[in-house]
Amino acid sequence: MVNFKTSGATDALRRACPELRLVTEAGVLASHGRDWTRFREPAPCAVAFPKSVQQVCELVACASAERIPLVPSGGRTGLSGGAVAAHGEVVVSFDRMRRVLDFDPIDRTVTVEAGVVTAAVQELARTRNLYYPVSFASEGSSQIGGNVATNAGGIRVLRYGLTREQVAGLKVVTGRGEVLECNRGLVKNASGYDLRHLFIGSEGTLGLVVEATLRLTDPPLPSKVMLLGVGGMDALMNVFDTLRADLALTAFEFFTDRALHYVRAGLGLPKPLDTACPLYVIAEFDCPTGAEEDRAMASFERCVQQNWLLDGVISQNDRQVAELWRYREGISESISHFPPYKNDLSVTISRVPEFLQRMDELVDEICPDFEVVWYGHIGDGNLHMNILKPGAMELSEFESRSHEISEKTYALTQSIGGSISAEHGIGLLKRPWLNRAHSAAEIEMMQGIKNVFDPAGIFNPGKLL
Ligand code: 2HG
Ligand code: ZN
Repeated sequence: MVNFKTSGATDALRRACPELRLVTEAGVLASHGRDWTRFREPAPCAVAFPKSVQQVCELVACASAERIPLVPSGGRTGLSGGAVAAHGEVVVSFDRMRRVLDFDPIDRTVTVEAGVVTAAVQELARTRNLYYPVSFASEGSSQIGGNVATNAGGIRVLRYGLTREQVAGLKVVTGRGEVLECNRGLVKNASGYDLRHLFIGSEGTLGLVVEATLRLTDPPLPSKVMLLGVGGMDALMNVFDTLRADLALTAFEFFTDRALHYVRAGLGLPKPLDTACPLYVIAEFDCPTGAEEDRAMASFERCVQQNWLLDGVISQNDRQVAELWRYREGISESISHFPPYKNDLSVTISRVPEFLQRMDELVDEICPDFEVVWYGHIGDGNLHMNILKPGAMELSEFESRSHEISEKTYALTQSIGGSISAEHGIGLLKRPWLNRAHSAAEIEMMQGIKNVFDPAGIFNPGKLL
């Protein structure tokens, strides 16, 4: 950070942007200088709260000229340290940019400022008898700008895709002070490079997303959820294959018995099934009539006869749908106090069983003393591996042990063509291993792209690249 201006940054910004709200109060620095990760202490020098695109432009112009590092910040629910400011940076919060700017029923799009909360977009869609399908546990506080910056995924990617699939347009302030209006809500636009897609998943390293135009879709059909008990990974993949062929799945998630133990303890939930099983599945599917339910039951029976399924329950009403989802959606929160060291891995769906088996062998070999909790979006190949910190171990020792595990985990992931981050991003915490996700040539090109959009290197330095 030697080339960056951190001392005097606040004065420079106050002079250049007198209207900008700039806060240096300790509590705000602590709350806005971090995300949900707990491996770095927050230490920003100030938090800026712009309230318009114009103010963002002024802020960026000053930061570029003065080389002030900026950390874009949304709902701060990230899990890779992408929004952590630990080196005297200025955090740019979008908390005051929460306006809904436009809704178009013909285009079926909504245009919002970056600070609008994900759940607010879902609710807006619902009131218009439409649907915003990106959904995950932190949707009540995560913001659209952050969703775009990380290409947020969640539980219904299987049916609807990631945030990328929903973005019809983006307004972005680049490090050169330009305001780009990418794609402008168009469905078809074959006019060369689609810069919108560079910003999606760029983790705040190329520019500041200030507005997004999002596609809305038909409201979902009534659905039901099955919670299923499975004997092993091969059986689980057979169940997936069977249910996918027989039903219109909207989600197919898994968790282990250890994950169940923690979510039950954390949320005070009863045993979901009579039979104790090593693996559990949450399968959600369209179920508008009794015919789909009959098909689900027949499918379930066939899986039981094949010994792929050991037990299961099916929801009978919307309250039970929500109750069953808690077994999956509550896991992350129920282990957060350890804290866990998170790995967010993906492989092609067909290689999930092989990957998990090799990972089990690796864990037995390199960290038999750690508890590892697995869960995730198995229907799209995304597995969350959470290593729990033993109570007596210092955080720093735990982190360095976890790094050794990461080395080997990522080598294995790379060897079978997977990714070291499926949906949480590289951020600060996974940056040392970017070369396990991309070749040297790719990283060089990514750096070149960064230099074009952010020549002064002020956006989220030390993250991703
Ligand atoms: C989830 O799928 C979230 O629940 C969090 O992506 C994953 O806690 C995690 O590792
Ligand atoms: Zn996830």
